[in-house]
Amino acid sequence: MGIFDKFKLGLSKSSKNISSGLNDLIFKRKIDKNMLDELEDFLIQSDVGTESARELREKFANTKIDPKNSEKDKIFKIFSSYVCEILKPLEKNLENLNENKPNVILIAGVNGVGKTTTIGKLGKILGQNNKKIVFGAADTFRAAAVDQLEIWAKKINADIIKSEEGADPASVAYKSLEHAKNNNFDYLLIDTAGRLQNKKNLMDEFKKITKVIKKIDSHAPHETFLILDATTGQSAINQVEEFKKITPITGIIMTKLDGTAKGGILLAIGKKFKLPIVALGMGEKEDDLQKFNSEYFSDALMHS
Ligand SMILES: Nc1nc2c(ncn2[C@@H]2O[C@H](COP(=O)(O)OP(=O)(O)OP(=O)(O)O)[C@@H](O)[C@H]2O)c(=O)[nH]1
Ligand SMILES: [Mg+2]
Repeated sequence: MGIFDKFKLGLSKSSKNISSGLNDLIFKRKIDKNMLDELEDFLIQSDVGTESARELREKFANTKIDPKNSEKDKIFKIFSSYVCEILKPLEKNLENLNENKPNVILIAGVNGVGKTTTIGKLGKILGQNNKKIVFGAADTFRAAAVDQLEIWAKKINADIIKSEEGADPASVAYKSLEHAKNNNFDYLLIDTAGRLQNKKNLMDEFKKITKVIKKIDSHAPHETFLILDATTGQSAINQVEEFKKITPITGIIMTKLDGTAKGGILLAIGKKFKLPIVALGMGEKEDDLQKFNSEYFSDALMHS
């Protein structure tokens, strides 16, 4: 399957919702205030964000669509060009990361969003061309988290540095960077816990992890990727706001786009925070993480 086909398949719930919604609203109707109000409401319900919904409304208001013809292509083009225009500058190229060796990538996000799974899939992408990958199992909150990461390490042929349940996450992060450095690894991906009791604990833990790894490499972590679950809708916006206060975010990975009809949330987040977008999760398997491509995303979103 080609990459665009993967985007189409992964986004099929969203594209079905958005393209059929737009089609139903605009098909053989005059562009008048009623129709534009309905359109704006529909877009807000699709999680694209109020600002984008308003701007899209303006674009449709200023477009001449002949109600005798459905002009579906014209309608879809307005939408996908708008999405692409906003998201294109946010594309983050994974190929440019390996100037630092080892490149240390800290993975953040609340519990259940897909951190561990994404580390596995990201490790597979970064491990192409014989790049050496090590995982740091700094989610020591529960033993199962380490086991899960270990399964991924085996699957994609990565090393893993771990400790016992309840161990200090910062010490695991330190040991894993030491290992990565001494053994000439290209990438270190550090898993973290998302289920700490409160924000203060989470903040302290991130501070401690970054402080100790800086003792080995003052530039580490080179990247901090925030994982967001697309199925959580608006709460993903709050998560970005909260994590930005805890640690600088250098990229976003949105997971579970295959499980929602509201993939428009990526647009809302892109528009609001203008953070780089690294990749999209569209399934649970090892090849189900796609490097972010704004054209594929915006075209696939309009593919009915
Ligand atoms: N459909 C789908 N499921 C996903 C995707 N990414 C992750 N999952 C599933 O989401 C669930 C949670 O994923 P984890 O990787 O364990 O999430 P986590 O953030 O590490 O969770 P905690 O360690 O508990 O905080 C698992 O069942 C994954 O298989 C995705 O892109 N699509
Ligand atoms: Mg996990």
